[in-house]
Amino acid sequence: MVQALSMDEGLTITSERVDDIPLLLAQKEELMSQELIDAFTDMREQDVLKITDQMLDSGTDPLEALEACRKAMEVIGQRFEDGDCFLPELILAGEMLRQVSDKVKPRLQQEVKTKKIGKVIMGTVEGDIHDIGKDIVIFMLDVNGFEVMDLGVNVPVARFIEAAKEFEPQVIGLSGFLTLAFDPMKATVEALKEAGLRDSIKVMIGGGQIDDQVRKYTGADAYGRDAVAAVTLAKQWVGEE
Ligand code: B12
Repeated sequence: MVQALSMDEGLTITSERVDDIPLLLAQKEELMSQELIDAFTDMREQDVLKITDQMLDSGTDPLEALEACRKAMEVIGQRFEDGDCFLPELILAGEMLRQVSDKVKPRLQQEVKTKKIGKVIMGTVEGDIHDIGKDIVIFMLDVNGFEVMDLGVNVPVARFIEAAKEFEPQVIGLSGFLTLAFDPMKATVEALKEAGLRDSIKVMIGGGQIDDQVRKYTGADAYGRDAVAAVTLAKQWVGEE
């Protein structure tokens, strides 16, 4: 039996066997992810939004769209580093990612849990204003049942301490994308120690340049590569996993 599946404009899948359909759907998702990456790295803002809508409407996992954008961001970051693109492109890339996140959020929000399982303070450390990654982490913590206090960007060490006393979180998450963020992270961990809060609060760090070596340098308890890792760490620390 010959099956002809017209998925949407521009893509017609013909299959000799019904069993092939899941495979074809997976291929279609892969194609759309690649299209999103291409549109993103070409800075075609309207196409980025259109393809994101198509992916979400066709039932693709919303996190797939974010992952495609993350890959595109890596390419743009590398171009910036190599001098092949400049600050305006970086700003546009940030803006496109924010718009994609705004589209993805309501789809994930359907899974929001009502019972709160713990408290987390999140902030981008002093000297650093990158907040897209932080906001994704906050969103994922929120939908996974955490009460999150967002201190924003360029957060001074003293503000973390003040907020920790007031909010009494089990976890503090420090975000930073610049190499310059390492020292404020270390200073924040030390200040928590001086304030007598270090034993009762776990510290996780994350952001573009962060790895385990940075974790050792800063004295944090763990580093997380992405928002999923942040949720896993926080859950472990509040005894939920
Ligand atoms: C977008 C962007 C910007 C935007 C930021 C917009 C915004 N509102 O955030 C703008 C244009 C403002 C910007 C400015 C600058 N930027 Co910039 N930027 C980027 C870029 C391209 C993407 C960063 C991003 O948002 N990625 C998307 C997120 C979603 O990706 P992600 O890392 O996978 O996110 C996950 C993890 O990071 C993790 N995570 C994040 N936080 C946390 C926290 C915890 C606790 C945990 C567990 C996990 C976690 O979870 C996230 C979600 O899954 C990067 C390049 C890159 N490849 O990273 C450069 C980059 C970070 N910028 C860079 C630079 C140099 C700058 C500027 C100094 C440029 C300039 N000359 O002015 C300024 C700095 C201003 C300042 N004081 O902070 C450099 C940093 C180099 C370095 N070694 O320090 C990079 C690496 C580019 C490069 N290759 O040179 N930038």
